[in-house]
Amino acid sequence: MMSSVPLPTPMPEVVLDRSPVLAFVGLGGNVGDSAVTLRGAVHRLMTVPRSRVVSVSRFYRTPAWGQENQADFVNAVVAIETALPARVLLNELLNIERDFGRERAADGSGRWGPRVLDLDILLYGERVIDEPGLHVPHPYLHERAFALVPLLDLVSDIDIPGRGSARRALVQVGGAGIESLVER
Ligand code: A4P
Ligand code: MG
Repeated sequence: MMSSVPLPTPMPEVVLDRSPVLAFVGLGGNVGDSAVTLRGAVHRLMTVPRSRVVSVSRFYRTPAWGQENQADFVNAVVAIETALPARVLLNELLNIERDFGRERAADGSGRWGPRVLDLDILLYGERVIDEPGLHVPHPYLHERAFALVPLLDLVSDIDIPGRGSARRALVQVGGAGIESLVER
């Protein structure tokens, strides 16, 4: 006669937490005192739930990209370890932008135009996300020295999923006119 197989003992349900992802957030602004705005935004990023700011790049003065007849920008990148899904992180960024007085034209006519504060998810781990209203890696990251230069401050090189080395991307676009801001 076959011995009966012991039944597994019921286990308490395990709540699986999402393991943290290292994301890179790009910061930019060109209306008002943008260095002050960006410093304030970094402090706000430090309060995002289930997240930890790991490092902050230098701040850079950068010539406007895309729509060139506007004031220079100040740009930086923050590395943030987060257990938030990318969509939730994006909502946190949009709330911070709003609190700093960012206004969006409902018809999207402000594209690439002047702004108090712009926060973009440049990278979210190695994930590729293509959903309505959420594209990661940021679709223009590999073309934008103003994002690549501060990103490469934080990591000596990193792969942009689908695009290859960030350092090689920067060599291709060049970093003309980008200057590190000296702390005052
Ligand atoms: N969205 C989708 N994917 C993302 C993502 N990965 N991160 C959606 C953040 N947002 C993402 O954003 C429009 C919508 O994009 C968001 O609501 C979100 O759902 P937006 O910032 O209002 O877009 P926009 O400014 O009208 O256009 P775009 O192309 O996003 O502008 P960018 O890319 O933000 O570029 N020159 C210099 N030197 N420095 C700058 O910082 N910035 C811009 C704006 C242009 N030129 C610049 C700079
Ligand atoms: Mg944006």
